[in-house]
Amino acid sequence: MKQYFKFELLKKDKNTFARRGRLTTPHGIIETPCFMPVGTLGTIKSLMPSTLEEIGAQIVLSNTYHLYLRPGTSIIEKAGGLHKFMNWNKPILTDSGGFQVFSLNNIRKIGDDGVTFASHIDGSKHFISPEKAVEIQQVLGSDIMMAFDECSAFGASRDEAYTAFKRTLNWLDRCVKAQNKKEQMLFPIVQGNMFHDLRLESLKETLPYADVGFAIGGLSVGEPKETMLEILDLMAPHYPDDKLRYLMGIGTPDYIIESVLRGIDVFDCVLPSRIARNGTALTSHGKLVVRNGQYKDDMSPLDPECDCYACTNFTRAYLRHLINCDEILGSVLLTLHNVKFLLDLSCNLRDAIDDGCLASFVSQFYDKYNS
Ligand code: PRF
Ligand code: ZN
Repeated sequence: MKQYFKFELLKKDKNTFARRGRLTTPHGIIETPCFMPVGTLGTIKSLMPSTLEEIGAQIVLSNTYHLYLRPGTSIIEKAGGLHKFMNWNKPILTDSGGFQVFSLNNIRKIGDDGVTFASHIDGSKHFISPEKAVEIQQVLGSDIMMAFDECSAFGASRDEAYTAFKRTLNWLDRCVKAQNKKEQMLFPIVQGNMFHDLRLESLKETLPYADVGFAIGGLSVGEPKETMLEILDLMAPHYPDDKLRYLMGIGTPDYIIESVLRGIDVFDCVLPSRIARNGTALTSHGKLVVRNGQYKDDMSPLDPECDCYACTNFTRAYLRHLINCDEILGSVLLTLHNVKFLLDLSCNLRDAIDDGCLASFVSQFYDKYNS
């Protein structure tokens, strides 16, 4: 594994847990902190891979659960893997499916063996085990595979959280044994819900399985922001320097910044693309609902400080018109802007860490974003 993957720690911030790093994978290098756009179905909705490259995406996330159900593993295998199927030649991370089975299915049964569920598409019955999750991800050929985990719900009892984290560890061990491709890396996932002792125990027992990096799951699942930050504060002093840390499923600008300050290197979120399609933009001055009537004759750019194609060529009035008429171009332009906004934020965080001016960058960002 080691010859294909390498994580290098480049710089540590003096005042916080933030750091600059670099992950080498078979499909290229990822500079961290890094935002991963989400392409659940093998596409970042409405964006061409060439556009994604232009705006600086270094890696995309895709989902085992969705691709397994549709189009099915054999078709992606016939295409020569997910990189070829979707024409994305940079790194891909695939989530393992466990979390998606839980969030998308009412009909499911979890046991120590794995999870039985009914497809959200046609109701057909399926079973995914840790071995199967690895097998599918090996066919997909992602650079980073995620271990099959159980993310207990926010509000779960300590017993439920304990069972889920122990099961996650047992499944991790099975994932590692099932894995046999040296050009793919498996990331274990820390669980433990909001219970401090379980979090630390999960972290401690998971780390021996982290070869190059590991993930933190089970956060941003409905808990208050302060609770999530409390858990990140709790874990931050216990991470080894030489392993990449990926916080799963977070991605508002403030969550990204607060996580980076607490030692997180990589994060993903559907938010920028999801809200774009309903006409909400992330801008340097905060969220802007371009759908609102106040923008109907606003001839200024969406975000005057952004140099993306949408902001340099179109007015708020035009973007509002497109969104209000459900025109495809509206989604395309707003998604492009929103995804670039978070890619730029990550790039600015990297520069600020490099230049030793993270604190002033963060306070300036917040002053403007919250104004
Ligand atoms: N586990 C997995 N994927 C995830 C999560 C998790 O806990 C989360 C939680 N925020 C998002 N995506 N496998
Ligand atoms: Zn823009």
